[in-house]
Amino acid sequence: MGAGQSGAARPALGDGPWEPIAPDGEAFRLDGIELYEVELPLLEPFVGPAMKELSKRAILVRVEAGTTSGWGECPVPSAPHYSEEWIEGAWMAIQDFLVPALVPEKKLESPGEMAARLAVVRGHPIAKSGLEAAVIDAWCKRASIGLADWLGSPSPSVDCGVVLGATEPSQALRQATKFLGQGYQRLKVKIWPGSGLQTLEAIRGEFPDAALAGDANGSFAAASPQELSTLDDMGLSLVEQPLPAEQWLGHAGLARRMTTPICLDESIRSAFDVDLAAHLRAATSLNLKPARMGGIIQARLALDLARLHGIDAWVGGMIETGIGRAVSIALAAQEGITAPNDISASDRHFGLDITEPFEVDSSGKMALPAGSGIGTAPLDSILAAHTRRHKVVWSWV
Ligand code: OSB
Ligand code: MG
Repeated sequence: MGAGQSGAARPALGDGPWEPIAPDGEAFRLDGIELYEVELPLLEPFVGPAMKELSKRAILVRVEAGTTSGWGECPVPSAPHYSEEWIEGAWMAIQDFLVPALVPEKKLESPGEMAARLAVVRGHPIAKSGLEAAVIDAWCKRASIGLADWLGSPSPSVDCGVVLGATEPSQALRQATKFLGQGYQRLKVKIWPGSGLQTLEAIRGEFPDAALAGDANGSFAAASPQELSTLDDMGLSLVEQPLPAEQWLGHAGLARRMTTPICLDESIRSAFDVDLAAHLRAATSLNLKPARMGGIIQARLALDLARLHGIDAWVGGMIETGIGRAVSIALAAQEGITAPNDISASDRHFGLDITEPFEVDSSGKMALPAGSGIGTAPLDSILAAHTRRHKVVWSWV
């Protein structure tokens, strides 16, 4: 029996609770779209097999719509090492193609219509996600509803895990001790052939009961059978994206051979890939990131499909500022999330976040922000101090 043929009602785009909530019966007018490239210092460098971020650069999108405005973040890495996208390319994709695709006419009947307009541009999901988030933030604000409520029936807080930025064992152990003391419910370590296994062993030795995960960002294609079996013997909660994104059959093979749950990150580019993962039995856990899937609506559909297929799902991170983090939290609060998320407090990465800081309590939970839309916005003084470039890319008047 193929995926999705189980007889249960199959969710689809547009089935969401979002469509009936028209703000006031009038179509939504977009009056202006602005981009800000921000750069925030990171407290510590973030190093993985596919990345080395010394500071956090991101594109923030601001839309104006009548008397409301909205914010979204493209948490796009500085180099195309995670996926094809990088900051300069994302800026150009938004300015030259996505904004013109979104605003040929002024009216938008619903946020769901936006994805259809943006689909004329192939790919560029991280660029699309920030634009979509800004429009949805404004849309929800006009309807005076919080994003998490607009998406469904959220729980009031989300379970938080954290990704270590260090792979050198003693440094990673220091970070692990600190984060577990702060209440984080799961630790994730970046691994690649020849790196990270000793770190995992050191943390496992010190914290035998901690939930621990390894994220290979596709680098384990070259791993030896010995490394794979060592990895499989460490009682990990999951091993994330061992092979490159397109190696579906390879992941299905690993899932058969290994006892550790295989989780997919880079492979899941849209909700259709959730069906594929289920059909091929290539994963039993999914890292869902709104940015990687082109936005929160696609990510919400992916979550519904994961639930339909009985696959674990949780929300991953892209070192978001508070703007992107607010979107991740709204998704992580939905039904179907079955494991701790890579959603850490603002002070995990930043001395000063762009928004009011998000905090994690001593049991590793983060409360949903109150208020309508994403529930937060950039603080003017911090935005001004950390903006590298600003451009009004479209204005109706
Ligand atoms: O693979 O999960 C990943 C950051 C950028 C790109 C890919 C990944 C990550 C992280 C960051 O692991 C986790 C965080 O936001 O703290
Ligand atoms: Mg990952």
